[in-house]
Amino acid sequence: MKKILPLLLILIITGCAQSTRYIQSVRFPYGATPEEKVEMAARVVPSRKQMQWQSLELTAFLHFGMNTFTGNEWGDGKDSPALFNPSELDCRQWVRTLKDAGFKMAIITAKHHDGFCLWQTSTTEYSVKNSPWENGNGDVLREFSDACREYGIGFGFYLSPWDRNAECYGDSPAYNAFFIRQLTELLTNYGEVGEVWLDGACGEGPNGKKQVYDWSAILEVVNRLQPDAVTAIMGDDVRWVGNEGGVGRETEWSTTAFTPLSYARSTEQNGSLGLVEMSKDLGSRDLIGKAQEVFWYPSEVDVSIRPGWFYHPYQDREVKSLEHLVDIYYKSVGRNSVLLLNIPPDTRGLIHEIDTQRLLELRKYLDETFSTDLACGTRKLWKAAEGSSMILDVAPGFSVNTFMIREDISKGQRVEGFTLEAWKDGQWEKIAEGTTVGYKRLLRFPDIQTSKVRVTITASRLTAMISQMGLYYAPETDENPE
Ligand code: FUL
Repeated sequence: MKKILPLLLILIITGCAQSTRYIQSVRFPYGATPEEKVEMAARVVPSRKQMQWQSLELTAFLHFGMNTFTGNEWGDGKDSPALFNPSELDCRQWVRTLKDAGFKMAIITAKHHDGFCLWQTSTTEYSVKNSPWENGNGDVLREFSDACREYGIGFGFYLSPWDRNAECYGDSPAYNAFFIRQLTELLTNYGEVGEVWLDGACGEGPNGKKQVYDWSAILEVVNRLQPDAVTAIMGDDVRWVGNEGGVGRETEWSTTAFTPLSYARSTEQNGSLGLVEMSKDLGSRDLIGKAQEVFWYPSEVDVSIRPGWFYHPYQDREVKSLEHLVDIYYKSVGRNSVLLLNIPPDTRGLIHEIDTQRLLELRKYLDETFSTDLACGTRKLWKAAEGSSMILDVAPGFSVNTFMIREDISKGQRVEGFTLEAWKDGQWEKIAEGTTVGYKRLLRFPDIQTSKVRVTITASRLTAMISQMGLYYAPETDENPE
């Protein structure tokens, strides 16, 4: 027994060390070496709500408001509420369309930079209450949140911190209190909220009003009133990918050295690493070695189906083609990100027929591609040490051109490199390679007929936990219809 006891203790201690997890962030101890930091970063895991959010994959964005009726992208807060008058507003039509297209959540612009509020608010007169729509009794947030619940998809809202109508904007304490009152109304009167989008844009010029936001008070309100809602962009659960073109990074780390901008220490920490939201590298070994802290801060790719965020009739012919949307899907969901695709309702208050058609084409295309996994027997968790390989048998007689690989992110993000080889003329031939994996990585390669494919994890932080792999055949997309 005397001999067994120390052995048991060692086993328990090493077992614990192996299963150590840091939920959402870890601050490195003073004097930690770069190697120790990387190892700790490989144990940072998403919070429960971040995990749930990531699995949505597809979220819809709905830019709708005063700009829909003025033709602007950014209003100045001076347009009359009398202009807001959708003739056939039907939020059920929006949500039905989105549901059919496979979206799992939808986020509406409750207030854009012009300050016009789409709900019955006690905070300002600049709202639907003073519009002719439904004689001033309408509430878009009510209709929209009810429709989301009816069709079983998540409900979220965008509330622009920049407000060009509010008189108190720039009087920092007063506006912070005003903003928190608006948030409180939205977080308490419309049922469960899945995502709160706090935009970072502020176009005030050098002589404009300078608002200092109290982010910690703002985020505290969201976390207290809707503990399951993620906060995005100026929030600390979801990171802006850094562009509005629909493109995630080829190397997209959810474990990042980028400090959320809502934290007071972000200026110093991001400054010392030279990081901005658009930086190419947010999570390499080199960067982590220099960082004081890392975060689980996954990327969300926001892009519009049209050139503008708001509906403009002259853009009816500029709805993105199926080919373009498919490409965006591969470069967002297929690059460890959630795709937030904007579909702006028109002046009738409906999702336009052309947009609806394109969304359904996208759904059909994705179903056709991903409903049949042509790799046989790959369901088990693969604990892959660096350098290890796994062979996937391909269903006989089929061509493949798409590879899907996923990590069990509840254990952290670990893969840094992998290759894909096909068995051809008695030897292995490389057909594709990638760097990060994360929640999901998709790789496209030219059509190939082969009996087997070999996946090798060429670089990883600790043991990679591969939860799923698949091979598919993606059909060609038709040329742009128009
Ligand atoms: C930006 C805004 O300025 C745009 O108008 C749009 O709302 C986009 C999603 O975020 O920061």
